[in-house]
Amino acid sequence: MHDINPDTIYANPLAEVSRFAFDQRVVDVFPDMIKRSVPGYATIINMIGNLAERYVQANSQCYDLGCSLGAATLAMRHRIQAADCKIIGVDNSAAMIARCQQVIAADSGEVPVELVEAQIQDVVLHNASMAVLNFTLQFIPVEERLEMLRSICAGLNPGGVLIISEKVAFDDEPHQHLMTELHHNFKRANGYSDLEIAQKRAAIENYLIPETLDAHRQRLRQAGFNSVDVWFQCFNFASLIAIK
Ligand code: GEK
Repeated sequence: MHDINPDTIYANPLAEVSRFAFDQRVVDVFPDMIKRSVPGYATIINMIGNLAERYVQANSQCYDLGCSLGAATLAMRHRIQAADCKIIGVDNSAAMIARCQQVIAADSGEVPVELVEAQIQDVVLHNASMAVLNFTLQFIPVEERLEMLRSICAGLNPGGVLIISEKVAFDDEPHQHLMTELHHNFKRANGYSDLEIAQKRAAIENYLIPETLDAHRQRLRQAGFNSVDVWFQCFNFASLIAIK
């Protein structure tokens, strides 16, 4: 329905780079931006569908928290095998939710989808068998992350799963440097200039806060999950599975 518009938001020098916001301008280029910026994004989306097939229970709900344009929602919608399920997509960007409504309406999947414009921190999960935080926790203030994960865990049924994908950091300084460089090479290979890379980096500084994989593992256990570990990683981008 919509063409894929190229992301040129940081292509020209800006006098001042303001904090990144998920506004209409970002919505218009989002599919191109995320594909060219996040190594493994397409694989992760595809595997969310794979995991939905395995974990989603009959008569239960699935939550896509920070759904943007609904890529993970659609991956679940097309692969859920269990009967009488519902998917709830949540995002606090009005522009994202509005475009996502159009994307869902144009999709032929049969599982009902409800989209909610809200802060993830305020959402209470009910009767959930699968929840997805696909590159969203990184935007939640660090001090709010544990309570939010506790609440997500409390809303999951036994055996339910949380998929959490994040940009991650490393304690080892040379390794951190190497992963950052390899990621920037990935972006360069996808057509971003050094100026675009530098300005985007300034825009997300102090907004996208990455943590180490150990910090994620420990906090997920503290939040009540039983089985926690990484299932995908490419450079400083990783995805974890946490099972209740
Ligand atoms: C995908 N999951 O394509 N409450 C609700 N939404 C939020 C909040 C919050 N507190 N903070 C940020 N967001 C998607 C990609 S993008 C990742 C997720 C990225 C929303 C924000 O509006 C945006 O849509 C999304 O989280 C993050 O699989 O752009 O790096």
